Amino acid sequence: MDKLIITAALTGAEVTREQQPALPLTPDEIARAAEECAQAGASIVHVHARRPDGTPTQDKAIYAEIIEKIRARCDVIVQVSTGGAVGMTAAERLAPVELRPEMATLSMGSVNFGDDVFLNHPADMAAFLAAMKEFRVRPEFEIFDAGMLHSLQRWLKQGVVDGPVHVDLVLGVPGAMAGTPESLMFLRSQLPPEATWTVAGIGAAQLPLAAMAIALGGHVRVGFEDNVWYRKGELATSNAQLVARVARIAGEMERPVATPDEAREILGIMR
Ligand code: KMH
Ligand code: ZN
Repeated sequence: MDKLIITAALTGAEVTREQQPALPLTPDEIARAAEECAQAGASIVHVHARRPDGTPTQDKAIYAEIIEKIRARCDVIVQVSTGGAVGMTAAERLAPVELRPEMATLSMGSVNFGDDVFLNHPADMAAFLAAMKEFRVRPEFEIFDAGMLHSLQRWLKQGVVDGPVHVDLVLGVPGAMAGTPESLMFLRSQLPPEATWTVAGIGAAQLPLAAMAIALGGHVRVGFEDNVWYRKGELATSNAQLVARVARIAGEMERPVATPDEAREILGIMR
């Protein structure tokens, strides 16, 4: 089994300071959170940018500042979001890819997202993939529903994408696949050959799905984007607190945590 890659999804586009007082919003806060998470065992940070007023943005300059500040503090793989926030245009969402980060997300289809719709037109998905090829950015394919995994299988069959792919199984978004062990086992059974996978459980699903992924040879994403709680009724104090718990569980389960360089090797990322 490969060493465990922990991704810290630090900020997201939807969570507010009212919901999570320790949410990192500014480039300095995001960089500090990234460093704390790297020290706690994360080898990837999934990054969303916010404007000074806290609203989500895909502004390239803000992403550039975040990446620069993270790099000044620690070695960790920076994965920018191309999901952005519901309602953004595809061009807007794609902007941070031009900064040539090591990784970026690529959502494999459209899905209801709470009271909204997260739209991913096939033509936009193809444009995102082309840009990631052009700027040599390793995609993490975001899978919210079973059909999205089948779309990825089609891309592989058509030769649009070369394997092995890396996927993130996002489970528990209201409107998408439930955050249950059964969902995870089903999606895992549908993975393309040699795919690496991580699981992002939303809310209360974060911890049990993380434990399952550790046991099954997958990887784990935690952080405020997906879950603001440490346990029922108790908010987490930082993203790093959530990372540290996963690292501790993995240690007890004899699954060592990957360094950023080991994660690059597992994911086939060339520096
Ligand atoms: N904010 C969601 C609508 C991603 O980062 O790639 C989409 C999202 C996915 O967060
Ligand atoms: Zn995201």
